[in-house]
Amino acid sequence: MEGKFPKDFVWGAATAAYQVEGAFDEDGRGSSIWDSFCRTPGKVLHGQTGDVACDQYHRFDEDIRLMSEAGIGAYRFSIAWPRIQSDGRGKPNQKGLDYYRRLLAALEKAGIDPYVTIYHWDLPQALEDEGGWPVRDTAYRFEEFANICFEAFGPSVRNWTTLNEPFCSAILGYEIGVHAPGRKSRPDAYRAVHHLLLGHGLAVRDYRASGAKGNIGIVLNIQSPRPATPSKRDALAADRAADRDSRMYLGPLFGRGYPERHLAACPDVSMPVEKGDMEIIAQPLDYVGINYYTENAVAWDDGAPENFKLVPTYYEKTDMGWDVIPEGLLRFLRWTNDEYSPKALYVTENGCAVNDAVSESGDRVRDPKRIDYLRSHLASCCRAVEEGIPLKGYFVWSLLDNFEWSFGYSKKFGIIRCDPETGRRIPKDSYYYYREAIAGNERF
Ligand code: GCO
Repeated sequence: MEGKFPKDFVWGAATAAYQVEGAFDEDGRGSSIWDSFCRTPGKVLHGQTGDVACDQYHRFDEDIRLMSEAGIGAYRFSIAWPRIQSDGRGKPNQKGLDYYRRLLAALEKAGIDPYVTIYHWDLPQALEDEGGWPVRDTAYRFEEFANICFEAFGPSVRNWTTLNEPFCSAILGYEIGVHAPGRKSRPDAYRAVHHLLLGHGLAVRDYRASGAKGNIGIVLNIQSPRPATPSKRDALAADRAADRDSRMYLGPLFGRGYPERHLAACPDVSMPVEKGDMEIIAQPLDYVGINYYTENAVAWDDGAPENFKLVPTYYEKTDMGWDVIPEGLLRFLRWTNDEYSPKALYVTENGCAVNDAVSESGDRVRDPKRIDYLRSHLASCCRAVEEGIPLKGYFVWSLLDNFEWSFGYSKKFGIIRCDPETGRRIPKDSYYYYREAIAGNERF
């Protein structure tokens, strides 16, 4: 079987609600922090929003047909919290539930397995107005929302993800401020980390207690940065960076607590841990999902509080300015497996932004760079499987070009083009390439 994936390997495609759904004011959907952030001048390129996005809310039949025709067996999407609870608490909105029931029924009919993310960054604005993730009550609100999802969609969903990338929600949203809600306070950001993880733990605990039989896990965009040189000092620097970017999340999730070395370097921060929290957070997980796009190179820096800095490299870059490093994905899967031995791993996102052009005939999009990117990263996944790492599946990011957060529609990650004006879908060459890979016509 060398160079081939096992028969039961999961081949998927991923999206997130705010990035693709549109229909921002339909059927009782409330407002989220992303609706507000997009309307704040200067936050999102050209003032763009997810108001319409790919209009998947009305066009999911077409997207499901396209997935089906490519042999894609799993669709990873997220549930928009403000569609289910317009102000983040209380009784669910029937029309919101109906939408996801329709989507799930259509997926089932097509034989596509749903991988459902409960939270992909769209906190109801009403909860942000009460303090957002830095406030403990938000963890309980998330627990309530997760339980509504389990109950309403449980019969059709075998694979759940509590949170997508708590690092981004907390650090990009509350410390750096480049994501919603755009606040800039490190102490708040670290409180947010804890409450996100607490919300996750509460949801997993409830899911188990309900006796449900599915799998539940979390998706992280963690990093084990590469030392810039073979020197011992750079190796130590990279390990310090892994404290901040990875062990802050994997540590508590696997019952080892927050990395003290990192917290000691942040004297302004204190984790709002209450009695019993760390046990709640460390619920056994069925899998860890990894979103991998690039790998940073890290060097020792005497002047930095944690003695590391990111350094530029010679690697080819994508339109995001991110290095293309397929080996990094393999290194990272190994690192996670060696350090934590998760039951199972998925690559829940992988892909690249390329500014693809449509052919003159208007029906073809050539994206050879994306094909190269996918091929080389799939090869890393194949190596991982051959090495015995429990990698169970791969989800390309993304099914279609969509709203790329603060970059608006300027960064195109799709294997299907989605015209931002008309919503017209055109499968790109990479879509056909992915179809071949899924069919087993490639050796890696
Ligand atoms: C992510 C997000 C996606 C992004 C993608 C490309 O998990 O970071 O899930 O929403 O669009 O990563 O930046």
